[in-house]
Amino acid sequence: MIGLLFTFVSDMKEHILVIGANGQIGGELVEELRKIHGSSYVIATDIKDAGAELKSGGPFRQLDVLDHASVFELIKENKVREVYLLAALLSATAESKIRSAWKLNMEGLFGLLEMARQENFKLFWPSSIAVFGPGTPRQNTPQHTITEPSTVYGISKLAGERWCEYYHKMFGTDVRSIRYPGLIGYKTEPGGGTTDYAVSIFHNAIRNKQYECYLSAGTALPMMYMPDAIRATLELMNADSSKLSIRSSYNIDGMSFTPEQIAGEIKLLMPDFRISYKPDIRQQYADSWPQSIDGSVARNDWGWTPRYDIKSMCKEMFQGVQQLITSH
Ligand code: AKB
Repeated sequence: MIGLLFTFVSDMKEHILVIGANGQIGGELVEELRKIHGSSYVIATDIKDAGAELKSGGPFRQLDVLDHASVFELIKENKVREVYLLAALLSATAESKIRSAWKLNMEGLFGLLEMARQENFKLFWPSSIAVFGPGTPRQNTPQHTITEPSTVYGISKLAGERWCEYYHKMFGTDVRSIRYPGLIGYKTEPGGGTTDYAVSIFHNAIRNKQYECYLSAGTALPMMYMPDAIRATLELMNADSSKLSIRSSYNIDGMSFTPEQIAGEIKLLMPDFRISYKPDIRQQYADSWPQSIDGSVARNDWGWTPRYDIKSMCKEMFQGVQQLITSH
């Protein structure tokens, strides 16, 4: 039935499926995958209806990841060979909806791992720096260290990592994962995360020349600009399977900064920008996470190297958000 929706693209070439395509990573990933593989071969899905751009750019299907039967039907009928499972509740939202966060983050992954085992497709699933906890060394946090998360989101990501490794070891499932740091981009808005301030700060600076930050001035967190995050994802998915020593989830290093430091960079671009601080509950989550990440295992296994630092990211973000706001 669902396959009928895609009959216009259902020739012999296999498809790529992105679940959670409306989200911060999903939007940019679909755009990039469509450039690489051709728009008709990348099927975007999300529980919510998509905007005009995503829908006109290629096949889109409104679909709940927890409806495993429909997802499986879509995968089989379209000869899907690669799935990016991005549907999840992030740290701040997960704390206010603990049961539904667990259900979505866990059952979504579990369903797709089972389907990957049966249909033999390659699966990408995002983990997070939230798998670390208050007992983890916070500077240059190693790949293998204490992982005792204190947030629901972190607990679900850690459990997910263990399941990914289990499916790979027991059934040979080709599942690959990255522990994303805070992600910064202007094309799609983030939602429900603790690190989202690093995106909101640009929108508020350009609209109002001021920003009230919900984290304290000196809260350092690992961060990454979206083009680096998308490139990391695709590089990992294209890496030679025999080179991958980690089947739970890879640490990757990007940049690390505090709200005070990013505000300083924005002030260089907008001298009358002002920041104030009013920490809320998200301060606790941030305080339990690393301040910087050691990505050396990813560097050795599949050649990971970040390209953006705080300066180059801020310059592009500022211009990107400015264009976005003036064009609306
Ligand atoms: C969040 O803040 O919840 C996410 C994350 C660190 O995974 N950006």
